Amino acid sequence: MLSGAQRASWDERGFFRVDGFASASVCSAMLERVTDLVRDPEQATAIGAWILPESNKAGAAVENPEDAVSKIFRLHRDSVFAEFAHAAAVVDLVSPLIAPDVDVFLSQFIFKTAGAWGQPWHQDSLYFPFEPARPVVGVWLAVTAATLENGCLHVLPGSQREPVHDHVPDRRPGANYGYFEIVDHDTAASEPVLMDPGDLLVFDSHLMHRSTDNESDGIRAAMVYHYAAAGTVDKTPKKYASPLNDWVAARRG
Ligand SMILES: O=C(O)CCC(=O)C(=O)O
Repeated sequence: MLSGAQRASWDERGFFRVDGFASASVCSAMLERVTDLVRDPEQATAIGAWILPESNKAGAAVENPEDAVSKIFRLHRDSVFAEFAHAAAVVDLVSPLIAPDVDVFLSQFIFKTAGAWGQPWHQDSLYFPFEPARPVVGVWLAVTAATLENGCLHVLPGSQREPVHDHVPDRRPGANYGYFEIVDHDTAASEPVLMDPGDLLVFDSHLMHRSTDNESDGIRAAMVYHYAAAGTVDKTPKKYASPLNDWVAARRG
């Protein structure tokens, strides 16, 4: 179901993009829903969502609660997020890279409001102690524009062929929870991924990527999902105290 160009980019570069994938109404519905959840933490808890504060704003006076939030996880059973996770157009992109039977196991909305920190160079598989370990596919939807100034993603094409490197804790004092970085690999050949709202990036969980800080005065929001084969053994509960993964069938057969 992938085009020749998508497959070639996947094989050679470890990712492909689909511009104009989601409508403006989907992007604004996502942003409205997460804003409601962050402003109503009881509702967020009731649906099992998990809110991660933005450390670079710790203690700062903010206008709105969401301005002090980095990410909100575990959204893929909820409303517009579930609809997107299960949409045939999305699953058609990931299933050929994984297996006919596919689960969505992780979802996160990244607010990245003005002044928020970027996430340093990493490979997502660091966070996924699975058997089998691969394939795992990430889907990154630009909910707002992603620019150099507001902290777009940067990817290192071809790095999906690397094993999972050692990662050290993000070296910035008081860094965001869960941020680790690769310091043993040359990333000089990386490319920024500039996106308009609704553009989609599909990427391998071994692809090295990072995002930079949001130095603009606006938000750079994204919705990210991860997919793997149904039946994958997830050893996360043995590794982390509060697992964020929630395995849900996305396609069978
Ligand atoms: O969007 C960002 O700022 C970072 C996202 C990222 O690195 C990830 O989803 O693994």
